[in-house]
Order: sequence, then C-alpha cells, then structure tokens
Amino acid sequence: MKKKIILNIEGMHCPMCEKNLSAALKETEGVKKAKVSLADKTATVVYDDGKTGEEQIRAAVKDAGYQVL
Ligand SMILES: [Cu+2]
Repeated sequence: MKKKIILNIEGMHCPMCEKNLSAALKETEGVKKAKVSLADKTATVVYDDGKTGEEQIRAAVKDAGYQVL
C-alpha cells in the first residue's frame, strides 16, 4: 500500500543538500516520491510499504549524511 511520511531533517545547509537528499531518497527501493524542503527542514516521502518502511527511509537519510529528528 502507498504511504506518506513527513520527516524532520537536520543538517541541510544549502540547495545542494536539498538535491542530494532528494536524489538519495528517490533512489531508495520502494520510494515513489520524495520532496525535500530546505526551508521547512522536511522530507515528504511517498512509499510502497510492501517494499520499504520508515526505518529504511530514515536509514537512507542517514546514509546521505543528514539526521532525522
Ligand atoms: Cu549543502
């Protein structure tokens, strides 16, 4: 099933961070959509919960070098 989460992200400082994280999330298996906002410090992710979960998405954020609050 399709699910949507909004994560609060710490560690983004410029538009490149926004792009990097957005790209990293989109490459994550099971992620359908990812919208990252530097201004709001959030990542809105739509994913297929049959393929991935919140834990994997949080891990993808960490692997990209940012923190999830
Ligand atoms: Cu940056």
